[in-house]
Amino acid sequence: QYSYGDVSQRVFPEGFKFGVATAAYQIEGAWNEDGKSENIWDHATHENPEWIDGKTNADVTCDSYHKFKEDVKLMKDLGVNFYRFSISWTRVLPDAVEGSKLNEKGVAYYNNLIDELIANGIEPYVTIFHWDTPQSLETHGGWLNDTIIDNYVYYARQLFISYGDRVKKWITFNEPQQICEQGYETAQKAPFLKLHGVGDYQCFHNVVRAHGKIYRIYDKEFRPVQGGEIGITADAVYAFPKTNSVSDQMAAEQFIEFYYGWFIHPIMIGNYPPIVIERVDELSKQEGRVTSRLPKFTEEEIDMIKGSSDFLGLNHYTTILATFGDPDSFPNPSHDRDCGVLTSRDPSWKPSAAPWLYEVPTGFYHLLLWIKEHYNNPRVIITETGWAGSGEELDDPDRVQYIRNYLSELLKAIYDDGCNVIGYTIWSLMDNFEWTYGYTNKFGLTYIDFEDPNRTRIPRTSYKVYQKIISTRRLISD
Ligand code: GBH
Repeated sequence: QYSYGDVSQRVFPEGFKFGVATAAYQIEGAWNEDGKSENIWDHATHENPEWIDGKTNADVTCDSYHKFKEDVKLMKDLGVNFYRFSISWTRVLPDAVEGSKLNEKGVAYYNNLIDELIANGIEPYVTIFHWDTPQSLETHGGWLNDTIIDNYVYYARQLFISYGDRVKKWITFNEPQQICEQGYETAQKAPFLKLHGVGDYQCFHNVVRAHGKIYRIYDKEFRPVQGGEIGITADAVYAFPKTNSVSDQMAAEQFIEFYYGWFIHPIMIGNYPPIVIERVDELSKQEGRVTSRLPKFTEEEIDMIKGSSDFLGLNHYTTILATFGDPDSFPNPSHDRDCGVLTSRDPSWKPSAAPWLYEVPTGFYHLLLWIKEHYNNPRVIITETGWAGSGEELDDPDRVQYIRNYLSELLKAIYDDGCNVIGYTIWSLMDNFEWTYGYTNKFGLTYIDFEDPNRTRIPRTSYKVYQKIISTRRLISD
């Protein structure tokens, strides 16, 4: 058994960077200020407040639209090398569509934020899309309609033009898995649709093609002048086999391929994973369909998408146990049935306040090995990881332990196995609006009382511990 103590003397490699992350809808507030139009989260939380814990929304949330200088100050004191934030599409392009006009005030907000970061020695890492689809595009099918590809490409291009002189790290999409499965299959996220095993696949297909298309544009038109990098971020849950049986080992592998192999494979290797193509085509046939529910890429698209990421972003929080389930236990058709895997948790794993999040540090290590082996040791940035509490506590030993244990495993993967991980990001700088969980799940290194009109940011113990890890570049204990 590996002991965490062993790594206390290991130093994070030179050039390894530390950051914190947020996303526009979760922190900005100012939902209709200065010309911003409605996105799918504004729409859903206003039309159906009962879908959100406590019927809350992010109309104000952390009020970072007005308080970004405080946020930057917090990060400066924390000592992070970079800040990963997202841009709100409807703030910069209220009409959203290709050819529409930039909203000057919206553009200025991010200019000011970026300038403030750089003045304080913090690199901006920009997520172009973190789930806040313009409502005006959702009305026309959102990610189900392939016209969204050119609208997205136009939007992203405006960002390169406006900010690319200073932004050198771009992330095209945060977690395609969540956009498509939770948005269009399980109805756990906006636009809250249940288009089991059909709509989710159309969504994926459009997201991956939009990613490839904008990568090629950046590579050809912007990189030569701006010299930055562009990649994508996966929601990388790891899967252990439930038992040592061969069948459970296959289930774990299949879970990963259906969860994020799904879109990493087209980008790193080319086309959807063979197991995904095989199973969805076969099940579609059994359902009596002439055409597979899985859309097909053209040869040109396969080439365009292959190799379209300068780094691989991984959001990694947790691990599940995998075993095959009875096909009849899943909705038919559905992505879950196509995947065929039942998930569970080991009773020994420590639960957090979020029902899906358990502490499994070794899962992180095995994920990094899996990525190295399957995709030829790509450059990886951990673009999110973090722990959910539920209360107002400023002392947060569980979060501290989670961070230390996961970082131990990260050092092990780097030093013992040569995994090419170049950065690490904690979700989140501060408590914020946690989607359908509202304000009940708190991920912040910094506490915010959402009843306090000033939204005062108060650092927790974990903030101080992370500060020390960054300044010493080691996991020394206090
Ligand atoms: C990240 O996703 C998001 O990028 C970020 O916006 C978010 O705030 C952060 O996590 C913390 O949640 O509803 O029980 O079915 C992480 C992966 C996958 C975590 C979907 C929540 C929903 C589980 N997410 N999961 S459940």
